[in-house]
Amino acid sequence: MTQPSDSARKDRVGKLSPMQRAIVRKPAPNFRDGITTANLGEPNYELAGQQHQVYCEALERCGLELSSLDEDVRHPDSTFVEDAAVLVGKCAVLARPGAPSRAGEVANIAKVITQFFPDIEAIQVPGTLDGGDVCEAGSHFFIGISERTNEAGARQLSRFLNALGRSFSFIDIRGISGLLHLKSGLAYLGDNRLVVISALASLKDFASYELVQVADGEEYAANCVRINDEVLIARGYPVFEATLAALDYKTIALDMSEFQKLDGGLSCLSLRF
Ligand code: CIR
Repeated sequence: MTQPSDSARKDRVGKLSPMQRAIVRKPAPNFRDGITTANLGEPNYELAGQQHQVYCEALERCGLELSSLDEDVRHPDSTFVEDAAVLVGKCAVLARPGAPSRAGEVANIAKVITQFFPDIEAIQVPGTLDGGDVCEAGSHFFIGISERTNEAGARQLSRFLNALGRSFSFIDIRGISGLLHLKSGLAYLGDNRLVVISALASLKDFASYELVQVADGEEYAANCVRINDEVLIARGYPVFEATLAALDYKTIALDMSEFQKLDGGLSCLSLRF
């Protein structure tokens, strides 16, 4: 495991590089057939479409130009595009999703990614890796080992990161119930700040960061997304919203109910760069 160098530390304390673009995919009509453990009821396709539209408008308000992909009925979870790739500078690493029903999503995303990224790498058998398990914090990357991302997949990604001059650490989340992906409970806000759920807060890997701990009962709010000068947050988590306001962040609160029913959050719905 490598630790951040001094220059990497400075980098992550300073301003985040501006983001310019996002890849998104509309929910498919069979969206309700996506994988879930949430037990929150069946998602409504029309409402999911509306929430997705508002999400896309929010990305545009943050200054991003969108590459909006058509719905893909072969893959009910394909709106969660973040899981199909990890973007690192000029390199895109194609993921290898841990859920067999999601394997075919990668080739579809690869078509658009190759338009923007000159260097393409890919996670190979026996590795599995979901993009939702990878949290970029400046030039350091936290890689979750989860039910979806195995150690072989995490090690493969770490070798790519190393070659690209990034540092990394592995965070094993398999013992944390209710956490599908690392980013379900962790987000980087810039400014050397990490948003964490309480189950992750005491990890020594995060000791050199300022932690913004979400309140118990507001765990879903941890999956927020800093984009340029704004932070996208899920609507309905008042303690977290007030915490970010007190830290002077400009927030955009979005209804995420239909995606939450499929264990999805704000970060999962786009690939940003
Ligand atoms: C799944 O279980 O794969 C989807 N229903 C949800 C994926 C959410 N993605 C993410 O957290 N990055």
